Amino acid sequence: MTPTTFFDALWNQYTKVTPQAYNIQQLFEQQGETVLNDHVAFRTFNHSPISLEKLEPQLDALGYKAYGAFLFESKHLKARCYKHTTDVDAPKIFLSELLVDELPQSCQEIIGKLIAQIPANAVQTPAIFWAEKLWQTPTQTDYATLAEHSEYAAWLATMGLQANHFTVSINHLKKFSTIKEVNALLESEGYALNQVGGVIKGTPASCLEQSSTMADKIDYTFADGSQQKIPSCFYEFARRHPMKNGVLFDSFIEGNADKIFDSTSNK
Ligand code: OOG
Ligand code: NI
Repeated sequence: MTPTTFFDALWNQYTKVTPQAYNIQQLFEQQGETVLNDHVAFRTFNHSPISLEKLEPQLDALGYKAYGAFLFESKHLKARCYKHTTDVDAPKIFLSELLVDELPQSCQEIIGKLIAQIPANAVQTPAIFWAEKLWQTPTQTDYATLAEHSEYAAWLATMGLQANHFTVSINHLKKFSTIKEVNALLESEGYALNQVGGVIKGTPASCLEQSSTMADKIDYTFADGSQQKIPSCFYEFARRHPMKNGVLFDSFIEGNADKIFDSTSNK
């Protein structure tokens, strides 16, 4: 599978649950822009048939190599980032996993029931990255228990493995040179932006500025038949700056990422 085939399939699945991303991309295109993606992100459970280490070979097969590692202690997450070895315009990939064993016993039991349903050999092709749920829908009670301790766990239990966000590369836009201008456009169109720690995460001095929408909401039916609106996926915007050596910063920043995760918060 080529990166182009991979990202096309991923985008098709992502925009089905994230109509705002399609609409925002259209908005930029109506202004004469061609939207390039800086990165996409995925979430998963550790110690499972779809753990980070089980998924990694599929990224290798697409021509990607890991180049950074991150830890989010209070969210009980670890993450790695990947870039394509030859295609500089291919989006980077941010892959995080929940350290399930660090959550309370009640959550471990709920997640254990989900993980037990995933076939041991679930990871065979890159199509695993848009598999969505590989387990039965949780009950609303289990969802609430997870959400109390980990918004990430609650999101993953309901949404499963899929692109959690795509990210517009502001560097590749012609008419928008700052992230402020991008945010102003989004706000004027009525999109809700993630306000955690301020709308813009990072500074030019830290070489990476990011903002994101709050996730779209979808009608979700739980195992017990009850319905609730829950967060699906969001859209991100990133502006990269050169480091002191003149090279464009191409990694991620824990302090920014920690706040971007909250774009799927249901509070
Ligand atoms: C990933 C959050 C981190 C970034 O660009 O730093 C991130 C997630 O929400 O799964 O996307
Ligand atoms: Ni991101």
